Amino acid sequence: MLTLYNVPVSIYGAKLHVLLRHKELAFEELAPPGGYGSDAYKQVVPSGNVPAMIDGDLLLADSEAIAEYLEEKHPEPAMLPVGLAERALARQLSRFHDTRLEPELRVLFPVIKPDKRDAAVAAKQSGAISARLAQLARLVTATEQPLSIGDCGFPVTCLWFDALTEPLGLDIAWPPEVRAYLARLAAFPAVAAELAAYGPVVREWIGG
Ligand SMILES: N[C@@H](CCC(=O)N[C@@H](CS)C(=O)NCC(=O)O)C(=O)O
Repeated sequence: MLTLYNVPVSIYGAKLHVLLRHKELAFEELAPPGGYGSDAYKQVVPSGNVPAMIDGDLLLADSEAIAEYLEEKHPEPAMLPVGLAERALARQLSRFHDTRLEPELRVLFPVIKPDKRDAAVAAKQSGAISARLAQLARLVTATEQPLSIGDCGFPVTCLWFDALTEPLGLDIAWPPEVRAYLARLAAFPAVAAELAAYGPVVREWIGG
């Protein structure tokens, strides 16, 4: 069975769960010893980040590297398209999530706790997130197609945006194309199940 190092609130852990659920791969989860980023955990996973995966003798960190490994090891159901260009576009979408959209969410983490809220940061990030979502609207489609590796991060990060909107007073411009894309993804049982499990964890973390 696969083993993951993860923490329940991890965005990239939830992103990986979507793939694991869609491929119906069994896994167990361990908390990183000492917490992620700790010296104790870095003795195991040099980069100190979660999620990381153990599969037999293989230890692998980074959700994208893990996703591509699992796609190659367990090719059914396929989560990369067949065509060369289409596969490259799915990878482009993944990278857009990891390097463009999610980092704009991360900027908000220091101002989530009630005593740290900052209207100026919320206003600036509302603009930055809206700009990224406008870019995303040009990359995605609501047309029915299989769930791909490139899709897995967006339902998770957008759940955070929705959960933070009221408490932080965010003013995000949601392109209808992105809402339609997210609705298409939410119809996949793997996405629906992960959002149902992860949403309460996120809301409790924000509230707490
Ligand atoms: N690109 C990495 C990002 C993972 C990441 O940033 N994880 C966070 C928790 S959500 C983490 O481990 N932060 C601690 C650190 O990087 O030291 C991935 O896709 O797995």
